[in-house]
Amino acid sequence: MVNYKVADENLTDQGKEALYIAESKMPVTAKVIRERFQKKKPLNGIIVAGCLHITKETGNLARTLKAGGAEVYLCGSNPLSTQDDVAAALVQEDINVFAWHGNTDEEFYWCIRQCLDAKPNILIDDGADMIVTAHHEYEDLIKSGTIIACQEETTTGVKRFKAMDKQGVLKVPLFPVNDARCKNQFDNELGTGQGIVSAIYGMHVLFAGKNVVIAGYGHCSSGMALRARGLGANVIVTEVDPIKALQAKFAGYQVMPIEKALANADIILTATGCKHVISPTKENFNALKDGVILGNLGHFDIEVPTKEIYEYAKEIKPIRQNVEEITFPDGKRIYLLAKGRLANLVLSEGHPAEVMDMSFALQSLMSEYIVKNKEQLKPGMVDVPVEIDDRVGFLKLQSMGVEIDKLTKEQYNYIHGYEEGT
Ligand code: RBV
Repeated sequence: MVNYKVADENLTDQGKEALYIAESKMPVTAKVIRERFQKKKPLNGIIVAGCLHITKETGNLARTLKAGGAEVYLCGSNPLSTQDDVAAALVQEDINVFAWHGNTDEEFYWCIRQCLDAKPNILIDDGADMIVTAHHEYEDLIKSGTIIACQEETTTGVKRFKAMDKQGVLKVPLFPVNDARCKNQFDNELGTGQGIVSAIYGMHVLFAGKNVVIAGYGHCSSGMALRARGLGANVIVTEVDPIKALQAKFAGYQVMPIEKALANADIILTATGCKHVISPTKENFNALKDGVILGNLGHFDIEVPTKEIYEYAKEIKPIRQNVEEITFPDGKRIYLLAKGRLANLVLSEGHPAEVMDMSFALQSLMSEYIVKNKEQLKPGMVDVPVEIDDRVGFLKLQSMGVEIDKLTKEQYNYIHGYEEGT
């Protein structure tokens, strides 16, 4: 029997169409791996719980895990990113889904608990909320070894687990899938980079000629800076890391402290993983230009000081779905995208299926790896094995019909040796 709570079961047909479109763009996850999983059933008897954005791409990951024999439970990793049609369609395929667009904080955690109540063996998280909840409220699942291991999809989640590991409170083997090359060099750079489109989609603005401030120059934000420049914007990067700041400078961007950049900014987009990138002071709010667009593409809604902006506002007027015109006491208007939550997920439908194909291929292969190696796994952070990362890269190239060279034995020995010199 399938367990679920979704917004509207009548949206199934629409959800099926969305899943179908994504499937054709995910040849590694939804074809190569799924077909092998279907035959070999490497996840037989395993319950997988995913706290992920409920999108057509995640739906295809769930289908692949199910094809491998797993029973799959899903809840959303962000209250505004759930695609209700996809959620409804997945229920029809016997995937247990607890997610609906716009759930409250209380409902959000209720959904997580529904998944944990199923006593899952593998947790796939996006932002760490489910695994942290398991540590706080479901100790039994950890102590009894019911949870074999966990996988984390995003930078913010990995950061939280690193902090737990450092303090010695991480009690499960944790694979930071985000840090695999096939994930962060593609999903983060290209997916978040293309997320610039969500700012356009939200406000119908022309980037050309605008001063666009990009906060951060990590994998996500450097992708955004590149796309904004490609659209003709004058891009200003803000950073706290000297090396990343240098990279931005040498890539040809202006680099300056955010407080200096605010007054001339037409669009400000954040993806730093930190909080209060614009610190919530009256001076900073007053410095903003009339009409400025504020958007965040990082995991949590505190990069842009959303709560404080709402408190400071004289008027908050929704002008389209998930875009608000906020009038400050001095009469100035600013435009806040997606209530400060991941605009790349909320305003468009998340990162494109073609790039999620690699991230979710890694998640699928890692679930298989965990089952195969369960006797050897120990609590703490463990890198995704290089062979799995390479395998996904190879399969993706193959799916695109791209061939590459192979090292000869002589070349292999040369680059792994030190004898041969001048
Ligand atoms: N992300 N998922 C999607 N289409 O399902 N789009 C983006 C999707 C993930 C991405 O991997 C990123 O690390 C995370 O969302 C941020 O929460």
